[in-house]
Amino acid sequence: MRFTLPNVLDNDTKAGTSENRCKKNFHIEGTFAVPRPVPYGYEYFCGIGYYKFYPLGSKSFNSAIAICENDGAYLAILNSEAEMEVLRSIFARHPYLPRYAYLGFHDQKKEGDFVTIFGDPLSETGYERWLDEEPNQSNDNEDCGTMHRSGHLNDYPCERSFEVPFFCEYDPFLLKSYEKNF
Ligand SMILES: [Ca+2]
Ligand SMILES: [Ca+2]
Ligand SMILES: [Ca+2]
Repeated sequence: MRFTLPNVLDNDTKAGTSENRCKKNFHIEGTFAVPRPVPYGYEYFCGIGYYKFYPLGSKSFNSAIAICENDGAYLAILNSEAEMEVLRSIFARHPYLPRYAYLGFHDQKKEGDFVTIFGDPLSETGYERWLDEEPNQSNDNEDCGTMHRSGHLNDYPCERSFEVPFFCEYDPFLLKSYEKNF
């Protein structure tokens, strides 16, 4: 019998079954990671992921990053239309908030070169639908990523005088680490 093991298991992991006194047992041997407990307040959307919306927001992109990180999560990155629909539906529960929420992408290193907070090109995330006439680097001061409540992307100031809502995303099996130097 063959088993397909979750990819959190190391290559040296072995699995098999045995039978003892008419009872079947399943064994896994080796080292493996188990999912971390889901942090407080994260809502699961089947087949998409875990998200927490911070409607009271943050005045800066960096402090939004820090708040997500403190949850063991990260500032959300859209990877599909379906994921955008989830975030848009959460945003729609809060109709009185500002129109934009921070997401985990930016062009702080090189103007116009949008990358995720993990350093991957935005063009490789699986979702890159901008609002009309965006990104526009308005007032020469828009290097951080947001989602308009319509689900489209917009470049936006990294700091504001008011609170900008934001989304955190939680992945129990995330193995990537942040690119810290932006
Ligand atoms: Ca995502
Ligand atoms: Ca910019
Ligand atoms: Ca803009």
